[in-house]
Amino acid sequence: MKVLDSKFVKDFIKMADDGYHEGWHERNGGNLSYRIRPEEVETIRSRLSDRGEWTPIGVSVPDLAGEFFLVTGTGKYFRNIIVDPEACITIIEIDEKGENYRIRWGLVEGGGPTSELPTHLMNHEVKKRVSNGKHRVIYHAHTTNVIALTFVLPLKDEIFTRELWEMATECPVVFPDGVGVIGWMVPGGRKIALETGKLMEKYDAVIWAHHGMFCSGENF
Ligand code: 2HA
Ligand code: ZN
Repeated sequence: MKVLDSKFVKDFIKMADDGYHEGWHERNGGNLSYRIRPEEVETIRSRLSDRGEWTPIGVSVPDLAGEFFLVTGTGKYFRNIIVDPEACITIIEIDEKGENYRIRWGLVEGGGPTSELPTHLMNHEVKKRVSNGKHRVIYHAHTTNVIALTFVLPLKDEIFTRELWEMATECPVVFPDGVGVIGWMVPGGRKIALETGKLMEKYDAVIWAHHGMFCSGENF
């Protein structure tokens, strides 16, 4: 099957475009990843290249060894994903130790996976374990109103959880475990990946103060 004809790829593109239309993806802001099911990999295997070089992830994710992910590319704009998906998104494979990745499809104009790959993969590893394999989607967006709140409220899990729960009746239903909050840190690396991963043990949504949010779920 053509990669772009797969349902999981179409759903990925739709969600990225929905996020863009929410106003959460200025320029190259935000990133999205999906842990591909083994049977989905088989339907597109003949379309995958094995010429990509193994590259260090920057964190160790042994419980994701051998898994395939569909992820957004670094420096690519969410605005352009629906227009030219093969240039903006990529399928990567994790090696048998969980320390390196290689590109198997996409990014036809060059580039690499999202700068937040360490956080995405740490979150996937935690969520795969605590959800018994059910969670497959990790999404990072620059959620404008929540970012504004991080300039106003004390940066504490229980304060943000209560404030958001009080704002809309759906909130306690959608995230009954609450939200985690981490103070400002340099994005794009190992340290923020480890901090976010710790909070993902407990929550499905984590706020990065003055930056955005990471969310985890079973599907798009
Ligand atoms: O530019 O959102 O956190 C992508 C990002 C980095
Ligand atoms: Zn960001």
